Amino acid sequence: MTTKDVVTLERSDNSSCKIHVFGATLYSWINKGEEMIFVSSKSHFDKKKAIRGGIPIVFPNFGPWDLGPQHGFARIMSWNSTEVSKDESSNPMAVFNLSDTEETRKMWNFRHVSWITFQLTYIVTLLEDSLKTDFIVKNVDDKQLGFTCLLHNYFKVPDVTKVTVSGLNGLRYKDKVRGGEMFTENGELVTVSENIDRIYQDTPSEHILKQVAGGCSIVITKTELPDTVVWNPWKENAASMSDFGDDEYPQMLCVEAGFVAKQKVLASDEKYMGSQRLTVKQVV
Ligand code: TA6
Repeated sequence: MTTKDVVTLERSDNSSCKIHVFGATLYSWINKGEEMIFVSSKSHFDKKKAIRGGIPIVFPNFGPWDLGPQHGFARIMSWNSTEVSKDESSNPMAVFNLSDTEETRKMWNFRHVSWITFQLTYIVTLLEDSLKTDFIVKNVDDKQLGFTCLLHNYFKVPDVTKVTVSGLNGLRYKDKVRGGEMFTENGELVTVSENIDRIYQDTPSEHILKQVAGGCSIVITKTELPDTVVWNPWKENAASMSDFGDDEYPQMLCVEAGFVAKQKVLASDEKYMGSQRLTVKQVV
């Protein structure tokens, strides 16, 4: 990976994030010196396969896809870094874009323009650091288009069995570990002690993850991303992936904000924006 493939955002108070332009994948978010994002030690940065970790962009299809690669092409294409700037409060921001190409049109024959923005922000009054990610798609075709999308967040955790996820109680979910059947979550907090791969539908705008990196909590606040995927491959599945270290699965948990239970349909010239804000709450 050469330096031209990486965009780094930095804030004065020992916070930074690094973004690999390939798939516009953020693969490091250091908050007050603590790495908050998981990336496998065996991950590829070879522009051939999605990074095993970070925040890969899933578009235009979540999951297996008859027209192209699983999770779509966005996370395995080189995006254009179009802007690196700071706002009036000196919060750094980076913008990347990807338009349809001959290659994408062979898979998915639609003309579109997509943007990803990452912004590190610090709210002085709340003493809170956050990482904001916006995913925008504009339909520039003369016909309507439909897609699913997701921010595939890999969070770094000291011990996945100690992590709790709020905001899922009472919700219906598709359980990919149990044959894709639908179930209702009956736990106030979701915990992980085995392979978990669930698509929770119509989830609230906020989830609180406790016991993530540095013993902190992370609050996920999302808009226009109505579903939430929770995934940990556990030992056997992790061992079957060449880009996943054998003993790494206890140090990660994916909690992913997406529009996946049904397609988002855009009329010609219509634009969609899905956003998430990850806010770090230091444990007092
Ligand atoms: O988001 C969870 C999931 O859909 C799992 O089913 C698992 O396949 C994971 O994504 C990783 O997919 P990948 O294609 O990156 O190996």
